[in-house]
Amino acid sequence: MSQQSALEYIRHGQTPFFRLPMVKPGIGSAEVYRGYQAAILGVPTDAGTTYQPGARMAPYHLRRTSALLGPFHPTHRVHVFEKLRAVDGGNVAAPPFSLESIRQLVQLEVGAVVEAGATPFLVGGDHSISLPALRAVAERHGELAVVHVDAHFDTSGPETWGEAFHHGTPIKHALEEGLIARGQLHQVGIRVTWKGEDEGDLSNAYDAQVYDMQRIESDGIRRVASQIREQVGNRPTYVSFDIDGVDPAYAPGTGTPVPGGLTSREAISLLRLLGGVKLVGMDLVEVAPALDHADITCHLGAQLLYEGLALQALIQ
Ligand SMILES: [Mn+2]
Repeated sequence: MSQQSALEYIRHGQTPFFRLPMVKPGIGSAEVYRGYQAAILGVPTDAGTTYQPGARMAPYHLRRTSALLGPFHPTHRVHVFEKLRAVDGGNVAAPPFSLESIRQLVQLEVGAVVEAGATPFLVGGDHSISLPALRAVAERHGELAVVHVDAHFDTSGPETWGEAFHHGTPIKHALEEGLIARGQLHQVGIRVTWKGEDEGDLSNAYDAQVYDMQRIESDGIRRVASQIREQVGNRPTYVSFDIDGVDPAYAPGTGTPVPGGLTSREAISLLRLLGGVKLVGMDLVEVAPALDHADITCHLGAQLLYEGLALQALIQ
């Protein structure tokens, strides 16, 4: 039994992600992850946010809400935490206002996880943390397929803020650094209003598949998910899940909400329908607990992370 019982965690009052064991902190050390197949890392920062901050608190709140999830996935019929030896890797500790330190330390720690042969699952934090994670994962696995759920393209450059790195830029860097295989960026839930006619140009230049909300409305999430599943094939796949891809009615606790997004049901279905995919990493970003109501967003975030862990359990 790899999860603690509810009584155990209530007794000691500490709630690691999904009541899992915790590693002993060892910064950048692969040794602490040896023998595990998945490690969940918190990255408590929101230095890369451009509107309302608050995502830095998500790892703490997702640890708390994730304690409610049990080991058996009823749709996949898999004992997630028996099939998958998973561990809470603690938080990547950096000055929360220093994007550069955070990038370095995230890449170092994710590098340690992949070196140990485990799959990293990151809990942001704002979306800027995905770039160093993708760098570390691509260094190990080569060019990736990326399923990117978001209201925004996240392909901005320094034009607005004069900064090359923030939560609106990770996909631009990942494409330009060759971390994503051509035609293997799958952007789901896009619906932001554009700054100009060229907003989607970078995605198009790399032959990205853009499943914007209009397309999801006409095709349905099942068809979209099966198209992605087919296109990804056996390629190493990273899921970058920005909670603002989900409609603010279902995920109010986020800093840059855009109306008209995925329902929580569609978001869960999307991940479930990717069963069998060769998942090599996942992040869940932009949950801002102080903006949440009744933990709606935190519970959804924990569920989405669990869906990713279940995908990982399926391929063990
Ligand atoms: Mn984003």
